[in-house]
Amino acid sequence: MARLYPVFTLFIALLLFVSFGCGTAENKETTDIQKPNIVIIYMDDLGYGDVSAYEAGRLETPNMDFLANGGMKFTKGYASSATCSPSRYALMTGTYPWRNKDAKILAGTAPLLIGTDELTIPKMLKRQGYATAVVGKWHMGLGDGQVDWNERVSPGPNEVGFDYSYIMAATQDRVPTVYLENGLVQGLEPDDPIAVSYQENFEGEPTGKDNPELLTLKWHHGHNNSIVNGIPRIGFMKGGEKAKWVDEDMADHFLDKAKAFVQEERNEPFFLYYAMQQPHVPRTPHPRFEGKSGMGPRGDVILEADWCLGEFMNTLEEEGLLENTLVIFSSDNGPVLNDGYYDEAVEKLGEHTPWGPLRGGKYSLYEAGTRVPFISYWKGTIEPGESDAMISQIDLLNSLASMTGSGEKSSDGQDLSATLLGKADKGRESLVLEATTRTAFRKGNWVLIPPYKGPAVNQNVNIELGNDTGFQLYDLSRDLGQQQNLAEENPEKLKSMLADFIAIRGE
Ligand code: NG6
Ligand code: CA
Repeated sequence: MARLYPVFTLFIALLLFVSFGCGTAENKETTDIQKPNIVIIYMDDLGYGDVSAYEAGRLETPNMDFLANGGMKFTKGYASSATCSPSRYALMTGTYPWRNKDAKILAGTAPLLIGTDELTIPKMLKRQGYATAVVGKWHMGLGDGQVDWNERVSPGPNEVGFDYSYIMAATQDRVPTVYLENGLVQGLEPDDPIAVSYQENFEGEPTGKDNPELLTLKWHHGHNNSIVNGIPRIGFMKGGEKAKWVDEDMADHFLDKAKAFVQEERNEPFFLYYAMQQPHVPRTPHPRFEGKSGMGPRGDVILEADWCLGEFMNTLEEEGLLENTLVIFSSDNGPVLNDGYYDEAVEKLGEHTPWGPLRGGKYSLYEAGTRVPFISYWKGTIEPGESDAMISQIDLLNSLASMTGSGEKSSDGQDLSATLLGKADKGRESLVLEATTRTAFRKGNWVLIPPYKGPAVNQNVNIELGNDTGFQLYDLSRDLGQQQNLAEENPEKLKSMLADFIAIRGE
């Protein structure tokens, strides 16, 4: 009897599970699956302290605050890298950027960084019945390395899950300075073809280096190749005069495309990746915003982006979509002031702190490199609140998959859908951070930065990179600003952090 009893209990338990358990699980699944419209609004180089709701800086960003105060504001939300292309790659694929050796800051002629066979958020959502689009900055490479900009450029966004794409190829400071719609350069005239090179100039074409008299914006470091609209860029470009964008109109232009997509797709679930270009250099606010921040063009373009966000949210409301749309707002990496042009970002900063209470900035392994504004907003579904759960942008793929009933997932990402929707406070236990191919390890309240060669400070941009000859170990619960290296004082912690780090990252 003594042995039979547990078997019997098990049998009953199994019966109960089969008759009720499974049914409950099924019901639960169906009630939990939600297919709201999903919009990821992604900023370029916006710092933790640039959003006033984060209570760290001096800028006023009412529309970003509207999301933060009406949704879930994450205080430990991370981009996957301290630079753009790797972060974006990780956001799209849910895969750590350091797993892809090509995930570095890309030239405007770099091939597509995402494999066409890789899982991406738009691919996954498309399979769940979503209409998908990207509007704005791409910077994940295009083509196979031999791009002819006068033909349809592919593979690109349309080959990795986006039904519709309206993008700039790389960055605002890189050629080609044109928009592409579904792979086709817009406004291109056949008798004025485009040629692009990152190796050498085209004969007779002026450059920022040789023709300072043609410049309306002066370069500080880099950015001295082809001149477009008086602004010297990275890379050389010839032709395509009619196709060239107007820098000051870019924000309005992308906003129009983002709004049009939403209006068109209002009757079916849609996914929009709206990647704004602000406040990356060159900072070219529309005249409406010039001088508005008192902080020079960097502040002005953040106000411009804030306005765009407000207009976009108004469109959702006008279309009756606000209560059926999950909006996720974040940034690709931390802030930088002087990123290569004399644009008074340093001189006019005043008391503003784009990095908030954090150390470092763009390019840095310190917190300000990757800890960014991170907000989820869904009117009527997400209760306003603040979360200190650790969440990374690599978790979005798995979280959105689980929310929409897709079984697909990446192996680096986690399903934090409940946390994203404010229904749980569970975050990641640990996370590998990346900055210009170097990596660091976050776990609990701790961060470990292994020794790296290289300068402690990038003098051009005046940012501490996180390089040191020894290990760095910080307890962020007591030392958010990473001032006290505890590596020597706490060898046990150092050892266990290192072991956990190596287990994920490899030697
Ligand atoms: C750097 C550029 C910087 C910026 C960055 C990419 C120089 C000297 N600096 O190489 O201005 O364009 O690349 O920024 O060229 S990111 O946000 O797209 O990663
Ligand atoms: Ca960036």
